[in-house]
Amino acid sequence: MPTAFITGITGQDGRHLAEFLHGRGYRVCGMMKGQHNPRAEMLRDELPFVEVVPGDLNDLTSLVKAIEQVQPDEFYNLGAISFVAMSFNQAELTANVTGLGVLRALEAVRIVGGPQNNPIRFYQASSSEMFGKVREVPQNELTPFHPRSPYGVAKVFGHHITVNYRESYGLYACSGILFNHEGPKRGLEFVTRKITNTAARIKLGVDRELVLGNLDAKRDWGYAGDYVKAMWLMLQQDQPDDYVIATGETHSVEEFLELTFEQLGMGDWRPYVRQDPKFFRPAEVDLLIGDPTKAREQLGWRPEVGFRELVAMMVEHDLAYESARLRR
Ligand code: F7E
Repeated sequence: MPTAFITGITGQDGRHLAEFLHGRGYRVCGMMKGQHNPRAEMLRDELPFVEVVPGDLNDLTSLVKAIEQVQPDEFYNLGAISFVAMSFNQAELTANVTGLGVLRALEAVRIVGGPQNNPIRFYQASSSEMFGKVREVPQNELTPFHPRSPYGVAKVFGHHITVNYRESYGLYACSGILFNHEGPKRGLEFVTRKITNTAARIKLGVDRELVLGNLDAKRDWGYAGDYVKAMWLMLQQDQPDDYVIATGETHSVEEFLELTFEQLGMGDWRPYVRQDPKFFRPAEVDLLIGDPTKAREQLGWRPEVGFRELVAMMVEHDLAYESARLRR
């Protein structure tokens, strides 16, 4: 039975990946920090098979101990301060966890190593935010980076240090440059889930308005459940490499809004939405659209859930979720 070790186990991607790997017969270990992590109970309820291992991306010794204990075949580094807006206020923390955390994880993998004939394979969760103020459209593995937030800058470091450890020490280390990926497990602070959840609450009479920032930003939104499969595929190849994972389609925040209100049968979204400068960012990423050709050709990966289906899945989930909360 192969063993996977996942940082960021309580996040959207960690939970999807744990489910996916469990389904493929893996023993799944997830790293969690702090002795009273408020998300521990949620994880136990949702994914009881996950073995929780203490550790912190800010603490190299804890990472070494965790890997020594788990002896993983595959290490998925999904842990990060992942909310771009927050990274402007907590830039140093973001640099430490999202950037230097990758170095610590790689160093721990290098130190512990794994058996000669089966060295630990490493996956780094890189991000389309590295492209930022885009230099070309669409973006592929060779597009230069121009990050627009402390989060994006930290991810650029994480990407380059992963490539560097591969080239310097021969580690099997891959960087997956994932474009935005969403779904019902997405945190409520991200724009897609904020829209579907608040719109569902308005429909049910719980909330009155939806307050947003920039509606013009365009993103390449896919389904998180599809994207974790790409992570796994990257670690099953003969050679480690870097891949863009995206749908190849882009849509604005406004289009996401429109479709959400349409699917809820609420008509025009405008009467319900107010814009507030506090949700605008000091520097914005205006347009992202990825070119997943390499992943399609080399990994045989392609997204299965389209934009309309994704919105419908999230709307349906949030309507049921908020209705159940009302009944409680
Ligand atoms: O913002 C605009 C906002 O926070 C999307 C993370 O997973 O994907 C994610 O980063 C867009 C931005 O995601 C609101 O200005 C408008 O242009 O959902 P988001 P993100 O920043 O694209 C990448 C790939 C990652 O790696 C990140 O970890 O929506 N927007 N109004 C808003 N955004 C938020 N959050 N809230 C608003 O009210």
